[in-house]
Amino acid sequence: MALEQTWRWFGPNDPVSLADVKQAGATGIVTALHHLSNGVVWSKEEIAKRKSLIESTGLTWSVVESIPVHEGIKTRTGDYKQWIENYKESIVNLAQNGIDTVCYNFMPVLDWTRTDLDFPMPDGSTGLRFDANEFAAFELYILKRPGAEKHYSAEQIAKAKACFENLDETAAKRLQRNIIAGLPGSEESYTVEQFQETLNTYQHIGDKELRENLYAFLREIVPVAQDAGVRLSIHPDDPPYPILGLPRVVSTEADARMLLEAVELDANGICFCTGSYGVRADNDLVGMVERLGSKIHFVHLRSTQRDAEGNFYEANHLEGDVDMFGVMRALLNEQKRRQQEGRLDLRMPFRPDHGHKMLDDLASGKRTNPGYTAIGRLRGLGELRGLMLGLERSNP
Ligand code: DNO
Repeated sequence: MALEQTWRWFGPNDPVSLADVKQAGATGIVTALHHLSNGVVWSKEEIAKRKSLIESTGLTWSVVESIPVHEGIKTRTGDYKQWIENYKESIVNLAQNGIDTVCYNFMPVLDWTRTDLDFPMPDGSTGLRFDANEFAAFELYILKRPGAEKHYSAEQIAKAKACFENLDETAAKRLQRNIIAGLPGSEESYTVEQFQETLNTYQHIGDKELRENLYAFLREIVPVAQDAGVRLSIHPDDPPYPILGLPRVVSTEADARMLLEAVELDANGICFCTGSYGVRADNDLVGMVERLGSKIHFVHLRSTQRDAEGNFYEANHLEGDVDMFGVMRALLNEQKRRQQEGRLDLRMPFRPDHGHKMLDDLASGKRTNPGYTAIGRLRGLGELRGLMLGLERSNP
């Protein structure tokens, strides 16, 4: 049995239509009610409406990515109790509409972060990149975060300074926008002032406190999900190491394991994102699937190429640092194991995560979401599908 092929769709405003997704050969849709603001209840009616739109094209709503976790829940401040109640209600309403897989993340302030959204690849396509110097230049000289220098060596500071001095006004604005204006799927967007204010809310929250807040949240929502028959999957930190002096608690295998042990119910699972976990050389991706496989409820397949200085770019799906062959083989083994064990939640949906901007998507004036182009993802899905079917046929 192959893994379920899915595709992220940002709703009716996505320049990639449901009809396009069908042609790409995916059968499942990964989406969210992006028009609702963070924290509010997803009503049964709103869910049903979106579901029937998806089903009218012959596709299914496979995964919710994401029900965003309100910042108040992460910091356990303000109306967080209400936000948690709302979260539970959304889970139950999804279950009542037959939707059983929900992805979320617990990254403070920012969801995924990149510095360059149009990094030229040798083949003429462009991809997303995280440049450590540019990020430091933003933090030290644009945001001017108090105390930021403590997190950098003298050499890093000198490099960041040189980098900042090289940026003209347009480039500096672009860098700022890339980092804080919100990438697709991240529901938050900030001005520099709002951004610093939000960072300040974490002044007294270190890893220990954030972990406690996450587990406290899980102790509330996992039992509700379990009763409702919903599988929760937490997306790892992207990038998977501390930035901006913020705490980070879902970056490694040890983090994932601790989280799974915090609430030992089947509903408490992970989203295995090879692009995020794979940025760290100390994350053994194949081993993670072998060891944590039974708790993988959702999969993002993507590869990155890192260097010794903490920079990385998004490589083609079968290139870069990720051993995609090994990961796919391990995932298929897990899928087989589920069948043999007679598990009811057999489904292991994966989506080609991100893709390069290429061919017609490069045309000036064409609207594309960074990382979420049609053609680059189509290439990724095609390659991953071929790898999967080849592995299956040669190892029935
Ligand atoms: C980026 C995505 C993330 C992810 C969330 C999950 O491309 O993988 O935005 O959706 O972190 O909550």
